[in-house]
Amino acid sequence: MSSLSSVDPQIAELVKAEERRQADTVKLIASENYVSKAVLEATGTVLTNKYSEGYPGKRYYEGQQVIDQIETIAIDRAKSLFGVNHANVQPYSGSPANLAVYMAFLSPGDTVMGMGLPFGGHLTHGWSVSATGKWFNPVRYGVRKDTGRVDMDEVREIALRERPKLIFCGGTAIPRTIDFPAFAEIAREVGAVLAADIAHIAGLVAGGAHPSPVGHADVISTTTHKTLRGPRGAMLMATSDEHATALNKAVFPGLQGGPHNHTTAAIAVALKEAATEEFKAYAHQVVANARALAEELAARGFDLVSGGTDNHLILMDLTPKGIGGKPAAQALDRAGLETNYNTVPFDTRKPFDPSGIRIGTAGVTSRGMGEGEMRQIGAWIDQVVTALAKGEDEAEHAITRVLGEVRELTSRFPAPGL
Ligand code: DSN
Repeated sequence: MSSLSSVDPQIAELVKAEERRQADTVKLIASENYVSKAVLEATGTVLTNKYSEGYPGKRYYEGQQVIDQIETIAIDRAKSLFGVNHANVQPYSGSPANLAVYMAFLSPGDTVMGMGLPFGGHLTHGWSVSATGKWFNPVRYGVRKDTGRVDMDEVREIALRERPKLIFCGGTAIPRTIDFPAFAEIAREVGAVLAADIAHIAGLVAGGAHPSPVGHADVISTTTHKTLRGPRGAMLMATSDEHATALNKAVFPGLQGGPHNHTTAAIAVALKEAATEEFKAYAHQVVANARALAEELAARGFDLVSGGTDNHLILMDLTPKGIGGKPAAQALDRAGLETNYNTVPFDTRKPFDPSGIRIGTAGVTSRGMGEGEMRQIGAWIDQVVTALAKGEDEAEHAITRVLGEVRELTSRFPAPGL
């Protein structure tokens, strides 16, 4: 970063500080990961200088000799990795990708059905504060209070009553396997398009550690930077030509201008990495680690939504521990354990000060940590949260001690790309 350091030392120092922070912290944010050095290098290239509105072979600017090849490679790798006929690698991120799904299949005012945000859905699945909840008619499903799981009979009942044109399955805080065949059956019954938002689990799907929506969902939407371990970006995939054309038109010219070619190149690199045997082992280890961490936390009396996890994600309600999610997440962060506070199903508190925290194992698994380290992390979470519930002094003592131990752990497991 010698040029950055001399042109803008202030920003260069902050980038270095963030790198140090990432190296020293146990990243437990379920939607984050560490990209490889190769992915990182691809994002910092001259490809950022080029405009290329359109698609390979059909652009609105000259000079696409190289960009067309890069985008075609990214598309082909996405098709091969996920086993789909069509892929669009241009959406800037998950929200624009999902908006393109609306643009492709709905008109303003049409009914969309998605999982409610407090139950684990995403803003763009029709939540009230999102454009998708304001410009369309949203109806929502949730999870059962007694099981913390989606009740497919309830989903069917709502779908039959409301007749949505589009159904989203998937979300941001779902610790359990998504039943794609059951959603597909309901969508077929009511004549809706089924969109599977696999942003969180894309890497697990690619690595064979979660069932694939291919063959069930009409459209698959994903970000590329969570368990898939690519750059900040997104993709839309489909198996039918009709849907592929509608999605392509919705992304460009419907919603976006020129694709971010440096991101497209980095997505291509990440997709190559995700097609390896090593990545398959990684995906399975992410799930094994989440299970080990969930078991440790449950054994220590934490209330896990749905009682555990099938994937990379754990959602827990801290109410029985006598502490809110926000102070807990803040204390854990000071102890070097980075999580996010999160609403839990049927939360009685507000989203900015909810009852839960969300934890994920994609990042720690990228650092090579295994089940033993997960049990240690579970113990640290317990020590900090329990001390916090007892008072400030106890908390300070626990945070200082755990932070020292976390530093020792992170120094033994260097993060990729840093
Ligand atoms: N912000 C992402 C997450 O944390 O799950 C979803 O968009």
